[in-house]
Amino acid sequence: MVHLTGDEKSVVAALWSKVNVDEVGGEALGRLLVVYPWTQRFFEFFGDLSSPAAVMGNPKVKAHGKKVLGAFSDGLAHLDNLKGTFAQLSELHCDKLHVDPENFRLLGNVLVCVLARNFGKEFTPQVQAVFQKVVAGVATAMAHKYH
Ligand code: HEG
Repeated sequence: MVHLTGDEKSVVAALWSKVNVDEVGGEALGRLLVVYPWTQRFFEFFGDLSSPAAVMGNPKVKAHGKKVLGAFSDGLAHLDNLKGTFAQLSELHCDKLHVDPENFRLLGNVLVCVLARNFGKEFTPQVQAVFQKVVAGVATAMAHKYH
């Protein structure tokens, strides 16, 4: 569970209101596939993933990244109940998709890198600290229904 103070919640809301969820989602998923190439095995049906440029330009990567970050974004509205919010998705990733939950942590950290790149100076250590908590909380919630 993440425990965020009121101030920390405001930091999340303020930054997230400026995030282009559709674009950032594609960038984060694309970078996950480039940086940790073994994660590509879940997405073999996406077509050309043969180079970093192919991955980053792949329309299916962009579309799926948008979907994933959309769900992530919904979770930010329920920071006090991440486990409940992600319960169904956790079950789906465990039972049907067989995604190793370690990948949720990797994706969270890649997302932090993407935010740092996109926001530059605005992504202060304080903002990073709050986001690291949030991505850890989401990863834990996504892993919660694994058995
Ligand atoms: Mg997952 C499908 C969300 C990490 C692999 N993921 C989905 C879907 C959502 C989602 C909303 C669509 C579900 C549906 O169709 O009902 N994913 C989601 C979140 C996170 C995450 C919120 C982490 C925060 N997913 C993730 C990771 C991998 C992965 C790390 C693999 C490395 N997701 C995956 C695959 C599918 C989904 C293979 C099915 C894709 C498809 O069939 O089109």
